[in-house]
Amino acid sequence: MMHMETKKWSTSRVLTVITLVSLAIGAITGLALGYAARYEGPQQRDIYLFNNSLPFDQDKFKLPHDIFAPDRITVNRGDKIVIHYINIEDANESHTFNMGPSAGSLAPGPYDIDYSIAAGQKVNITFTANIPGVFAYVCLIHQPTMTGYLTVLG
Ligand SMILES: [Cu+2]
Repeated sequence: MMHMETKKWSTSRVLTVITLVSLAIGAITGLALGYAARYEGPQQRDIYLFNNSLPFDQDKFKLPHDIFAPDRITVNRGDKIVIHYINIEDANESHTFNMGPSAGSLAPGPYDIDYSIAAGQKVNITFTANIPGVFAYVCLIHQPTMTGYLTVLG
């Protein structure tokens, strides 16, 4: 008579294995769902950017009252950026938008942008945000107040 030996797992061992496998599947599913819910592919970002001014005495504080609105722009890496830059001055006053080399030490970085617009004018500034980081943008005429920051999430 031949004996076939079969290895039997104890009930507690079977339960332990089932528990571990369940935990692993749950963790993987959770991570996948979290990533899917959060992820956005590169897209076009249309941003409307204006000059604005704060109501204070420029002479008293020896500062320009001009600022950017908005002064914080956040995008994802790879997004195509279209900044609709509009000079809403009623006075005859120009504003610039500078980043990178044209801004010197005021706004160092890889994005090389140099625009100037007269009162009542509008310009579209387009570029691809392919390098992550936080980068200043400035109006060269109204420093230090007319400064904003572009954040490119990596
Ligand atoms: Cu300005």
